[in-house]
Amino acid sequence: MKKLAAGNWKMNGTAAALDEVRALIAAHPAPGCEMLLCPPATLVARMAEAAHGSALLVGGQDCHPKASGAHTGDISADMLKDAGASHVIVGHSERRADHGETDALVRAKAEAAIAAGLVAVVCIGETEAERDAGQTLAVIGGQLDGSLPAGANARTLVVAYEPVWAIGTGRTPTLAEIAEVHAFLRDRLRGRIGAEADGVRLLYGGSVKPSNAAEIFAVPHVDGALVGGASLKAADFGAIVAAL
Ligand code: G2H
Repeated sequence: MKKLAAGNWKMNGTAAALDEVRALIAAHPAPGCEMLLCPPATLVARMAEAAHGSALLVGGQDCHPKASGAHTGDISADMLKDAGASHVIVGHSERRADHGETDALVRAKAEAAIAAGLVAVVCIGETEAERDAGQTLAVIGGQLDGSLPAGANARTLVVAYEPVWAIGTGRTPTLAEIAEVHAFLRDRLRGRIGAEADGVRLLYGGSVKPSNAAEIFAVPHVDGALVGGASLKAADFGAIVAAL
């Protein structure tokens, strides 16, 4: 399976930031992994235009579970697809926290994404209190079960494990902790979708940067990364792409 370096720009970037995208594309014309950037919705179409004909894939950061209708301010998976996206992140912990998104809603969004022909990047992860209480595997197992879309297979689903306490903090779990969670997730997925689970990319996310990427990517069942802050600059994200 090809590994995946996915960047999540979160609420960052205006048209000027497309210079970073052009620099990334120029520096990595044929990366050894899949390379994906998920900018704010306002930039998806322009980034897709800038990426046209290159190895860079473009994705959204969220979508509505319905295809269209009276939902002011929301964006459907079909609209992202129409704008040139191939992927969409759903259930990021910031959306779960800021917008009260539940596993059931995340699952509905992932199913809408797959129905629109997008790859759903489903995010799960425990809080620091849950880890301290020894509940990590129970929490992420429950999130995976509750958020797993019908129709999930190796071509439609990516799962990103992002411990909430590691996001934007500079802190990361130990390599042994990442290994434990990723092996658990692979096993849990096998229980749900059988051998197809072996082709589903399991990303690690949370304070991935050029200096720790290589050691994290060497952990068994880590098939790439979901990168926030370090995806904003072509040099940093390019170094992570090169480490895969
Ligand atoms: C986790 C990650 C990207 P960062 O949210 O999804 O962000 O790399 O800044 O911790």
